[in-house]
Amino acid sequence: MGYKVVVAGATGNVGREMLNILAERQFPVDELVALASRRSLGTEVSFGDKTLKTKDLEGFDFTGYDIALFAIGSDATKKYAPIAASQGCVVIDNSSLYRYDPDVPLVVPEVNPEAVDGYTKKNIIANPNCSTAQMVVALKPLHDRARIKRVVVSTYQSVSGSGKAAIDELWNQTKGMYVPGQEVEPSVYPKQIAFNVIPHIDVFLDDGSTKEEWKMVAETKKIVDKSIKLTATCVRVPVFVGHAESINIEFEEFLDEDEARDILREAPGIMVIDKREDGGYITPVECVGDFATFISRIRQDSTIENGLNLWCVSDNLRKGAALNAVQIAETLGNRCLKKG
Ligand code: 2RA
Repeated sequence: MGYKVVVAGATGNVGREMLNILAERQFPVDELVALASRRSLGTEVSFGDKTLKTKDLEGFDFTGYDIALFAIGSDATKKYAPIAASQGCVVIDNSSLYRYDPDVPLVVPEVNPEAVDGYTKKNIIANPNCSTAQMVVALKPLHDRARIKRVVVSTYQSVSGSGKAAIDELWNQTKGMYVPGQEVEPSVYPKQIAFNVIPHIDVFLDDGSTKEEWKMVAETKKIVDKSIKLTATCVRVPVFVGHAESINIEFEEFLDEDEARDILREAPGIMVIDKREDGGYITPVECVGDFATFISRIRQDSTIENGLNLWCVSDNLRKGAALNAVQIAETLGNRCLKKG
């Protein structure tokens, strides 16, 4: 006995990963429907060794389906999530639309699995922003040991976070630097991304931060602890897949780097690669396709009392989106949603 599952946005980067991960983790599926927008209708997508033809999201009846994984962006989610939820299907949404709604759980299963129990208020559960998800997996076990006061994080986010067009732009701009006459002007981003970094993700806010940076603050408070003070600088870098983060943490009490390393080694969802030698650390190209949140460069920050630095890398399409969504479905099934 399994679940009747829908993946909405099945032809996008995240939607395809959702299908891959449902199959890889052998999520108990009795029936799976792949939905797409009208322009992608009929596109074939893989689900394990099966090939599914996408059906139209418009007008789809979610009645009788248990779980719907949504990767369709906030605008489409605003239209279709209430429909699915009202027809009795639990929506696990990857967009930012419901993340800050007090009646919608925002869940990273390694951090706050119990939060899924609150899904019944709106029949919706929100997936966090990719840059938040990998970070809180690392923060939570350390916070449990030595209570975090403040976090300063700088992110190095890959272009796949912006979608397929951004991946194409990086590829074509890079080629254009070598092939005379094939220069590619910036279009997805305000400036050239090839061989460059852009300190701007999402829109600017009145205080000079960006919405991506605000998301990391708001979501960390909702998922881990509202007392944690956090400041972020989110940067786009010329990497195809894999977000990296430099994280500086100030604790209420001293936490030795060796103890921190041992705690992280034992923590769920984390792989520590941390040797003080050439190559003794993780880089984004090595995380692609993996489920883990990788941690390296764990070291004391002696410039403040109770300070620690670390380097955090994860596949933003997996832990940052599709994997976390599937893990929420697994947690929902284990805790409260009976099969069939
Ligand atoms: C990005 N976190 O990286 C945002 C959305 N995926 O663009």
